[in-house]
Amino acid sequence: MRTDTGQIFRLEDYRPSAYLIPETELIFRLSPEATRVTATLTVERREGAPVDAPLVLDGDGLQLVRLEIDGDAATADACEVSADRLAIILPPAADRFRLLIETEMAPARNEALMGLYRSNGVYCTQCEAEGFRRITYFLDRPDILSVYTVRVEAEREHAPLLLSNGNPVEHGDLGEGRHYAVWHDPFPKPSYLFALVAGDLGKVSDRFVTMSGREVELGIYVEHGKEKLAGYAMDALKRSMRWDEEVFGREYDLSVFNIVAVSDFNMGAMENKGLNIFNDKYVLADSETATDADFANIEAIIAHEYFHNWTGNRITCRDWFQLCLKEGLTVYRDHEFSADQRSRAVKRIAEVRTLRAHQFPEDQGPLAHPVRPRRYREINNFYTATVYEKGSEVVRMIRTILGAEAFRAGMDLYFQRHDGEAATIEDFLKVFEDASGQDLSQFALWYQQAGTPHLAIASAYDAARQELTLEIEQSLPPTPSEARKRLMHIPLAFGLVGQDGSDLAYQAADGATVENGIIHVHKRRHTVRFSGVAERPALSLNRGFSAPITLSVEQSPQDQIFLAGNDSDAFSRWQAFNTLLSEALIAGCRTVLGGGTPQFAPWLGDLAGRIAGDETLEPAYRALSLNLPGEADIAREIGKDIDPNAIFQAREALARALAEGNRPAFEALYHRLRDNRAFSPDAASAGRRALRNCLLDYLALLPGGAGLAAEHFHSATNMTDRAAALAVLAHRHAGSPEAIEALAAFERAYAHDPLVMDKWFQIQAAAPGPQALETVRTLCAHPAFSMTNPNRLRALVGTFSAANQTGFHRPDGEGYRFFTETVLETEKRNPQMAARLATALRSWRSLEPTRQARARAALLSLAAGAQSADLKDIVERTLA
Ligand code: B3K
Ligand code: ZN
Repeated sequence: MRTDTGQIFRLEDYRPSAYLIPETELIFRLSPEATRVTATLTVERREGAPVDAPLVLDGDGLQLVRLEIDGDAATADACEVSADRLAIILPPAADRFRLLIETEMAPARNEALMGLYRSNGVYCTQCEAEGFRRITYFLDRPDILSVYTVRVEAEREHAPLLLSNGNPVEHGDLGEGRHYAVWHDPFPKPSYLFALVAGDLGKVSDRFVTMSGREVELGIYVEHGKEKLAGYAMDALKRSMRWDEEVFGREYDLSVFNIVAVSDFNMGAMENKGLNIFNDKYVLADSETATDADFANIEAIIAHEYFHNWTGNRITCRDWFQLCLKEGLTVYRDHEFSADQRSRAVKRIAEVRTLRAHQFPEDQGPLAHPVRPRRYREINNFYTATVYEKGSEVVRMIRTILGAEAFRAGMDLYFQRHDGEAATIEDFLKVFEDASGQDLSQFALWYQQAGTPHLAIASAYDAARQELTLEIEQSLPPTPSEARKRLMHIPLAFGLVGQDGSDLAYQAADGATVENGIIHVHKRRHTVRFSGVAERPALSLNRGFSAPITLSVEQSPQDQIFLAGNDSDAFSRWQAFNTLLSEALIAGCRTVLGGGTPQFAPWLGDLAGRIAGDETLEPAYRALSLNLPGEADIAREIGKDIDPNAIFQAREALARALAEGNRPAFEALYHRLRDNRAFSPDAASAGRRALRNCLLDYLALLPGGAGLAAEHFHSATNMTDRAAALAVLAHRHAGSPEAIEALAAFERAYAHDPLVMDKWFQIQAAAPGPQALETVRTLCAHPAFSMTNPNRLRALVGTFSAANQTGFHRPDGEGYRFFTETVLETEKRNPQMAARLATALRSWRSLEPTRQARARAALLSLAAGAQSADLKDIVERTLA
């Protein structure tokens, strides 16, 4: 574990380095316990840098074996060496020199999964953000772009496959059972994009002809025997490549593109140049083992990593503060890709749900930070929903403000102007200003200020004058270390919906702030006057979620109900119903806390029934609408004094009321949706399954529900239906013979498939109620569980702590105690994973006093036990 220096890095401290490394040659002599890495670096003094500037290279836990400067062994007075740093105190006077550095490491004992490690017998690397310094001493920062040539040597028997970035150059035999391969990547790249893979894997091959007619060999490498599970990923890759050509004019640039699936991986995947490395969860899929959500994730992540080739690799980040430059933009691109491949409306609703579930709590809690943070202690803790998801929303707003054409012109200019560079957010905004002539200086605050802006909107309609007035007030809640905020530019898409459901015509009196259906809010208070409005409209606001904000609108429930049934904007229509559900749940929760039984207005049930049966709406959309806000969503809306048990009870009561009120219609639709055709992962088929499984979730609450779910489970012909039924049984009918039997049957069938067993762990970890802790403790001892595998940990411990409100937040604090033990245990091997798990307590201050005190005690004991910069950083910020 790297020693925690407590050092804080600041955006304003950025300085270009005195030296550059235009060329990097690496030789890997692989062996599990003693791998030798010989790095030959061509070092150049930057123009204008002082001749006597020391060259300070980053390391992390390295063991130096040999050091030569221009062919001579380095003398002790010329350099200072430690595991974490190599300083050449007296560099040669020449402007250019060569440094040879030999290090030794044990990939088999690297459980942090950063740098070079072994996963299931396969050597692989993970270098972003600062893993390359665990391989060799280097200027390990993203603005040092180097051309890499890599030679990999290994035993042929264990590693017939030798891969690195770029194009293959040569390979051959070394005798004594060893062989080698050489790879050259002509595109200068930062060290975080370096990758190597060596092992014995099966291959799926294909080819792609680019828009200019160049042929690219595509390879996806997976465990032997799993080749047939990589077909969907390969198809998604080819669709991504074509889409980037068609929509952004971006062509692939090497003659090979390889993807390797590994089973131990800290995150989803990594965009290393020409050699993406993936968590196997996001590659392997067929109908028997993967759910529709898995297929959608695979498609999105394959696309995301591929799109990084231009947004991230060809144009990279000057420093890690600019992380959103590649991540926010690439998420925006993968969102657009999925919207084009699937249903745009459904995709948008899902994106907003994710943003609210993950980014809003971040913005509202102690870990809030701007899309472009200004300081960090451990950069790996900033791969957050704010940088990724809000970062994507900021790019989407640029497009909304500029329009499609100017946005594309700006993107073209970005690629043209900055190709081959390490750029900044300022560079990014400038291309859009130059392409459109618009001033984006106020808009730039979206990158600089943390927190979710709020708009409060009141309206008045004057029937005699046919005038509508909107009073808009902008406010920005304070966030840690940013007490005072500046006013933002918020693009608010809207519609004035008339009684027949169509949008009413209007003239906007204040033309400067209203254009093309968007109110541009720049000030604290805006009054917007519309004339020529023929009738009193229902207000459809923040259509398509045009800005990532919260909104309070003075609007009658009648208008909300009307919009939920009639808004022509699919997102806002979903939002209207979701708001009604959310309000009912919050009221229900208050009733529970007051000792009563929640009652719900019958019209809510009628509306749910109408949406379920509306054949003009896509099934996937209907499923999203009928999915009640989650317990965490309700907690977030309530904001303080949270009692997860009260929320759970209110939610159960509403689900039961909707099910009882619609029983015959839900049953009929449930049976009609049964699909006897062969499985297809396409969005329309997935949508029908989603609706049917959502109806099952309701019907399972009624008498006979366990039997229905068991029947659904046993007759399922794909994993989507099987896992959905298992969750219904384990959550709604925990302990019933049907649930026990189904869990056992699932375990028997999939005991040897770790990715499927993750679903089994996950479903049980999410089962509501205090007994979940006991279950999770027991499952920690299950033979299929492993503390060293991130997917297993996330499935069991991650799910329990981040997605089981009633189980984790037990009032006796036992959930937190288990959590503290597990996080500290994880930290010993994998600090990054531990820090990620620890974020589950970020909203502790919104809990009611008893739980809050226990959560604080847990955080304090984590703080006392933490050793790594990763975990200390999260815990200390959470407590601050
Ligand atoms: N760039 C990687 C994430 C690296 C995380 C390092 N802690 C995957 C991605 O966003 O595409
Ligand atoms: Zn990314």
